[in-house]
Amino acid sequence: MKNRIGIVGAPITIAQPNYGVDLGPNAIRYAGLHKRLDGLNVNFKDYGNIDIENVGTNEKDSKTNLKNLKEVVNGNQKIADEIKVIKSRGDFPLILGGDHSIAIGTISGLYNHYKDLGVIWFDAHADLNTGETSPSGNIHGMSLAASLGEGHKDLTSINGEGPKVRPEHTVIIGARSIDEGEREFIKERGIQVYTMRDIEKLGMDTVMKEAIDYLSNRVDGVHLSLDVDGIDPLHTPGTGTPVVGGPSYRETFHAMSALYDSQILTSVEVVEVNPLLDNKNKTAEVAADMIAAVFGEKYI
Ligand code: EXY
Ligand code: MN
Ligand code: MN
Ligand code: MN
Repeated sequence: MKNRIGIVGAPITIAQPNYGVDLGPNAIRYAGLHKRLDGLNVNFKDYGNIDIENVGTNEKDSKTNLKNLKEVVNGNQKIADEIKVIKSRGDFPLILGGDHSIAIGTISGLYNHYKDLGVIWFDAHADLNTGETSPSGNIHGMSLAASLGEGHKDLTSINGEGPKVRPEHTVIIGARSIDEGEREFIKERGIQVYTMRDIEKLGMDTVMKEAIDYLSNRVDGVHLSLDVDGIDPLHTPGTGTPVVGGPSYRETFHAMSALYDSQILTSVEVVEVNPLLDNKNKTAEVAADMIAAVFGEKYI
């Protein structure tokens, strides 16, 4: 990645029920993000945090089965607008979450800069639920579905109607907690999913090679959406929906390095760091490590 990195915090917390994930962007900065990027000699500008109204409840709307729809839409509209500004300045967007609903805004702000935008969704979850299938009503579990044009129209029509990404341009890596409705979605739409079973069988190196090869001749931009709960919770305990049996620190670092070596990425977001659930700032430190890896930091 040659161009300047444009960093922005997107502290949405009301698309999931735990207090604290709005502190994620600053926790990652306190973990030394700027120093790590300086150490890599990459040029960056930090635009600070988007001003988000995190006023919400933990109540599902009886009609839509969604929580805080209006507030989540408002927040994501602001994110989409900010991403458009960062892209218009020629910067490489690096977005710090905030819960995973921010991907609705980031992808809505990115997609019309590309003929076809690809997405690598590194996550324990598929985030492919809609109001009809969600067990929780939490919109952070619906963000990939919304980006694919599925779900409540207020979520799927931010910055333009309908799908922002195509299912054949989407790769999920690290999945190990997929709901019934999401399995249907994956089967019907033919989304590439590397579960933990695939990673065990193939190894992370092969998974990343396959994912990169699969996307590189299909799309002209690739967005990495890294949910820290995609990494094994032994390394990232400070997150709202941890799932045991994830990729190790080293496997994840290797995946990030493979993405750097491929130079395929055109934007990155890191989400679901919740310092209030963490021990000290360990999860934000791992997030900063993975960001350093995705921008070229090596062991040697
Ligand atoms: N699939 C469950 C739900 O939809 O409620 C859990 C989703 C967790 C989503 C986090 C962001 O990855
Ligand atoms: Mn997620
Ligand atoms: Mn997740
Ligand atoms: Mn999560």
